[in-house]
Amino acid sequence: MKKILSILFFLISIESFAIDFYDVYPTNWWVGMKNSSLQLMIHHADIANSIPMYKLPAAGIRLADGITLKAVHRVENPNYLFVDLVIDKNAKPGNRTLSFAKPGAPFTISYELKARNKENGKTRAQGVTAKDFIYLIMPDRFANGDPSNDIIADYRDKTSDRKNMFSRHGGDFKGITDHLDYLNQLGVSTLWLTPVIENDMPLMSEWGNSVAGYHGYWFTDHYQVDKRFGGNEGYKEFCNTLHKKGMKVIQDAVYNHVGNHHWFILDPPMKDWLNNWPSFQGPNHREEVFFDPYVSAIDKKIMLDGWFVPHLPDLNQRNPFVANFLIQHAIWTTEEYGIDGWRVDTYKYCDEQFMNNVNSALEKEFPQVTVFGESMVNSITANAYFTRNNIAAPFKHNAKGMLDFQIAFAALAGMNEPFSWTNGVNKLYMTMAQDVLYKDPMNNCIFLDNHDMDRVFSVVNEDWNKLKMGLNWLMTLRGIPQLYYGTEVLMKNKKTNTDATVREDFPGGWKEDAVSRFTAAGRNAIENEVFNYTSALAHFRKSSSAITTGKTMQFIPKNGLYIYFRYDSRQTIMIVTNSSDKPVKPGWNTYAERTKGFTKIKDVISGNTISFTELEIQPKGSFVLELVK
Ligand SMILES: [Ca+2]
Ligand SMILES: [Ca+2]
Repeated sequence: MKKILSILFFLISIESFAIDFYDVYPTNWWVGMKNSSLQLMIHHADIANSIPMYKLPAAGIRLADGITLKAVHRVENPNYLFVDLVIDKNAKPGNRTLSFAKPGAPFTISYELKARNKENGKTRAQGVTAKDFIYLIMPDRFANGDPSNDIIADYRDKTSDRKNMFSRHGGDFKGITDHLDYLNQLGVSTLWLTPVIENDMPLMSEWGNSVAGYHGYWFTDHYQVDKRFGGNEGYKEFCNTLHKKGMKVIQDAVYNHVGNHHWFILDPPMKDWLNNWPSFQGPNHREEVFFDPYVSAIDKKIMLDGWFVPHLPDLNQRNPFVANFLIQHAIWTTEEYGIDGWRVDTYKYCDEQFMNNVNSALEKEFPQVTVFGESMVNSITANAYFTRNNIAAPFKHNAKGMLDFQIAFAALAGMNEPFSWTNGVNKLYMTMAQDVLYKDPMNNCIFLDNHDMDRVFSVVNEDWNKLKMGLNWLMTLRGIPQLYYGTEVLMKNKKTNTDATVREDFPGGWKEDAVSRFTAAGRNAIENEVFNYTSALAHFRKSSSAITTGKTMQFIPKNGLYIYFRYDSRQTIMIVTNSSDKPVKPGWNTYAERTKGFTKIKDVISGNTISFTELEIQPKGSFVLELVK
């Protein structure tokens, strides 16, 4: 399949001339990486044939100051060359000229080696932990801070139309930056944006509608941030601003597939760049194939190699050139922008060893950076399987955490379902009990809804008491809480054949909006109550050692009453929920293991302090209480 191309490299010579339209990926690199190897992918018409086929000089030739050539690979498509380099540990930062010999017409490529950022691990690339509070934003739908970038003249889709839920709406980084005070008021520490990478896709047809890649999951150029959001410079400024304010940023990665207008799909380097099928084959979506001891090979192949939809080609991550491209891009992005954590889309559709390789490559360069994977799975076993776990399965995943869909499903059941042996809050109790499967469940990201789910306020039939139960759990259960934009001001809707209905614009994010829910004056009484409650809980949580680093103890729910504790040597927090339709006074003897030594309970929101026996919880009542000595 591949040939090692014999090629002669020279240091810069006087006859050579620079050609700046060779596309080189990664677009630059750094000195001082723990892994000194680098594979350049050079894309240029007929580049492989324009290089003479000399015998390769002994590997180890010095290509430029601080850069040693290891190998050159010619692949099926002559428009590509892959060049393996080693960067000296002591190389000096700066531009290098890589000179390619060609009789009569040598050419050069300028390549920059930058100095690594000294703030990594301190104010950037910090990792996201249970001390954080994540706010999930779909940038196109949050706020439009710069109407001049709504339409980009050289993009394929030149529409921006807020009246059409499938079109782009113009939201951008500037819009988010403009509302950082609002997010600070809410108590948010970390922003997770749905993907920011360029989606230069034409309008696509989905369920009979003309749909844009406004959500960002259809990459067309890994090294270009979408210009409608602000481009590379805008993203860098955005990340720097967050870090300066002491906030963190999570980037949304998609390793499984790309948009079919990605430049390397329009001109594929080799036949097995993609997982190919004779005709369209979708995945079976059954994550069980990875741990099922009785699995058939064909079921696993279809799961791994099936294409999500016809316009999202499935990448062959077992191809080492594909793997290098994706892994180097993850490292490049983390160093370039100071990404603190990664959310990995469609985790369960990716090659397992490849995912472990990405994670360990990132961890090697950025020990603190965290990863949580996204797999909307059907069981706790499946969710635990894709992260560090205690399951006796032959393959061991190494992701630090997962999006905890099982907690989300259990919390929704707890808010909504009548209490029974296996339903209602018992689902939450039983789900928590199965944390035995995780190595460290504190690394899981927990949530009540997201951009792929019905909005929680609609799921609870717009019942604030039920939502309060969910918010109390979200802010106090183990893990990293994530709120979906607008939940705090009661944005609602269910999915109706499309996800677009749960991705509406944040009211007030556009100049022409009649009402702005970014301000107290623009919110009605109940919206203010929910915003203030969420904010108070988030701020309390921030300073609570018991919640952010402490242990958990839960008691078997009885008659709809669910009580659990978060505690450490300094603090004990009790979370009480009455999911029944009758008022209840807890029988405190049951909880003596954790209440012993305390005489009173303090509502962490109102500050009211009462004795244990005074607490009567109304139907659907829910409280976060600090125990007082
Ligand atoms: Ca805009
Ligand atoms: Ca796949």
